[in-house]
Amino acid sequence: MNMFKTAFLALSLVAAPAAALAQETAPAAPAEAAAAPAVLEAATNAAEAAPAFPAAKPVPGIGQPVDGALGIQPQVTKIGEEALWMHDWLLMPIMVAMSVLVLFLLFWVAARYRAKANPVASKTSHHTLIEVIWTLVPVLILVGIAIPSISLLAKQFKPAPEGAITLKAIGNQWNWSYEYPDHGIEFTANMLTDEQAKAAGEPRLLGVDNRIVLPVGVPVKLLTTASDVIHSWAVPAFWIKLDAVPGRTNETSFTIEKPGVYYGQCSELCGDRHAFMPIAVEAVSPEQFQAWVKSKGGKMPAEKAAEEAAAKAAADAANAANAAAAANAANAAAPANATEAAPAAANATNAAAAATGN
Ligand SMILES: [Cu+2]
Repeated sequence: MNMFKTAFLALSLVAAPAAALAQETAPAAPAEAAAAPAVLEAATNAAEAAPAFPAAKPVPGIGQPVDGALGIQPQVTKIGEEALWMHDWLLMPIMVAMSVLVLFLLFWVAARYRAKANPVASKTSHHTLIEVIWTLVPVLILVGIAIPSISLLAKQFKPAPEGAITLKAIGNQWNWSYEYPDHGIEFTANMLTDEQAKAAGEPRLLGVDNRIVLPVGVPVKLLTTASDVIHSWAVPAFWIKLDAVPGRTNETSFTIEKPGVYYGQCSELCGDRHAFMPIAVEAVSPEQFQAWVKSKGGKMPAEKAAEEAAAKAAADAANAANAAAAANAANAAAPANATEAAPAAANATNAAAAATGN
């Protein structure tokens, strides 16, 4: 019975400050309610100025690691799919077969040719056929790997096609800054703290305050560089790992095939906070991308080009108008001069005639 009493006392002690707090905050409510419309108005104004862009929620198992998983993340680029196929169906089977064969040969030699079973050692030192086989087969295996490997490498470094979006990633100690030169957007992405990541529903050590947003199905030209030491921009779901070297620009291109949130990390040991400069890419529809560009205060290249063309047209029109006005003024001045000039000329001829007459 005493235990219940103590528990009740403890509970009321815990509840008391909360109740007091509730009473304290209660009178403030009407003021808040009054402030609400103003806040709402400010929010709508802000929304009009820069349309809100809701961040997509990451999906467990997509674009991020899974606890205890083996293998490579699901790929969302064509090159990634091809590379993953090569890893799963070409390299792994060859590696497994080779390891099993070598292991079998070791055991077989150890058992079959042990000293106890062979008191008189064999004097065999050459076997032409076997030597040809163990030279030729590895060569053929290497050629078989090299052909798809070189073609994959060539695809990874093929220059981006016309109309690609340029994304420039700059590695800094210890965050990434990004530029979209075609859209006039620049920002820096910092890692979220554990608490912020939890509140935002982001994976720990991978969530950032400013995601890269890219459209699905549009080629992206990725440029990387660094401001201090070598970093590496790596997103496993895109099969991309590109060094970011100070004073140098590296380039690759990729096209994201599926919308979603994809995470990566700096993959070059760059200093004591190397593990804390994650990368987060949100792939959206081209329309959503346009909305995001607007929300960041940028402009689509077509919009920019149209504005430039309009400005040029306006300037041309103004020039044409000025030229026309000048021509009109000249025309207006010309007859006056002509009428003024005519009598003078007549006088001159008269004078000349008089002179010759004398
Ligand atoms: Cu780094």
